[in-house]
Amino acid sequence: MGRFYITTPIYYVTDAPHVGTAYSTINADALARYHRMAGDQVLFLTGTDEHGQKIADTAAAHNVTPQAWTDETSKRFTEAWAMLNISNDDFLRTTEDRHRVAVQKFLTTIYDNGYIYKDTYRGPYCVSCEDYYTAESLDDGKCPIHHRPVVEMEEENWFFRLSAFEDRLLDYFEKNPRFTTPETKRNEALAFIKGGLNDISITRTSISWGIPVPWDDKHVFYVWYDALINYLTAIGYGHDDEMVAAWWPHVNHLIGKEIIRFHSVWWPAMCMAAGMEPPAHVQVHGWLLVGGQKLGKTMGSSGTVKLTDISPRSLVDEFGVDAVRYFLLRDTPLGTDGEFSLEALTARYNSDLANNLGNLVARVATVVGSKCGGVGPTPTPSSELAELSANYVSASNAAWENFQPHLALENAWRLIGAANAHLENHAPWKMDAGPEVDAVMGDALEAIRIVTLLIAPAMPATAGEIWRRIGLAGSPEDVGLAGSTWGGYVGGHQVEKGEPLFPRIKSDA
Ligand code: ME8
Repeated sequence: MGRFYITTPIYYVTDAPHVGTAYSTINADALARYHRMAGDQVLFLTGTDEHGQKIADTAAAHNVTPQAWTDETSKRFTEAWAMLNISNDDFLRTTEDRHRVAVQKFLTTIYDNGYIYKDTYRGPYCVSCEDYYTAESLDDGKCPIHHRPVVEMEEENWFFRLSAFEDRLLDYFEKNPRFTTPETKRNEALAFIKGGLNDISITRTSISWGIPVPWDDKHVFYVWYDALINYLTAIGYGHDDEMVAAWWPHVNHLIGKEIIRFHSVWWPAMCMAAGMEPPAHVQVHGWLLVGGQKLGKTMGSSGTVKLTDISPRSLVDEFGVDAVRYFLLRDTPLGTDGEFSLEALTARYNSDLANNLGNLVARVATVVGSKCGGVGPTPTPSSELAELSANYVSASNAAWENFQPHLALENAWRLIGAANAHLENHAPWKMDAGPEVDAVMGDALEAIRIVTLLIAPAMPATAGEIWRRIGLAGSPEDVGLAGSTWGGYVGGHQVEKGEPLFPRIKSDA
């Protein structure tokens, strides 16, 4: 039995959960569910990133403490993920005490190892932004956001010696070709390193809403520096060495493409500086776009589509949880950008879910009702369908192992297509009741049973419901993927017709 540790980015609480953050979280969830069904021990972590000046200001504007404010806003994430049937094992908030302890310990180790030093930071500073700019990023010498004059500021900061890690990082990339996937994103990270690394300022004195620097109490850590360490906090860094040793070698960071530099350059260097192995794997995904624009905080109200118009809740209300999960997993492969539209969601819902999957289940139950007395017959030991099933099962498993949920589902749908073709070819509804019809329907039921195992990571509720309708006890998760070899459906179960699983939606919906 292997181990599989999967993480999502920890999301800023300044935004409500939206389809983009749901995309990351649902992909991580499906991967976690697949690995549990494959018999691995799984740890699935998500959470919220709660420090920084913006939070402190927003809280002050609402007359509450930053802690009270983040208590409220982080709840939006736990609620959204519960609604989307996310099976995370842990939810980490960076304001928790366990995180402060781990961050201070980790960074003190780097400091003791000689990779953190004090220097003066000098540069154009916008007081309204509370942030430095580079000379090039100024707009005619003024702040590009506030269009006000900047001041030349000088601040003593603590710096991380990132420049010392260029060769070691290149070496790590070389020896671990799958450290960052897909290949295009790995090349991006490599190009960044080869372009030369500067040391980075990792503390702030202008901010107080952050984790205090243990050796200099006038400073707090810069928010990215505290955030990355969450992946170690959750496995007991600093107090449970056994847990760290058990899980850290198996970590997979699922992240969006805009934060590659942090995860594939800074983070492995920080780990090296702290005497740890770098993370084993960073899986990068692209962005969901609406009309070609990133769906996220930067669009704000100036974008053509308001995020609130496509909140996970509004989609779930209209299409159901599993249809939303299915669409996000199936339509945009991990690593490429995808266009999000209600038209595409509706089209996939109608073709893949209502027509292919929904019809298969309904039609099998109908024929079993009319020709087999409502009781599912036993499948035949070998048939063309059995052979196809074995192929699609192994292709689906391989795709999950390769972080390709879209391809895993494509293979599940190939099996659904083959089962529908099997019915078309034999036309059991035209046959008289008897052994011939029993053989056709036993095979169809067995294909459905295997389909439910293949779709369970993506659509757990639907898989459970189909499982129940074909008369099986327990759940697909109980059986796991070990049960996906042909012949597991022992006949004699009552098969229930039930309501349509996915009633067709009019395409102008
Ligand atoms: O960056 N399409 O948090 P964040 C796909 N706190 N994914 C999207 C997306 C879109 N349009 N918009 C957001 C942060 N995401 C930091 C992370 S980790 C130590 C700290 C997803 O709230 C995607 O996974 O801005 C992206 O990387 C993440 O949300 C950023 O979330």
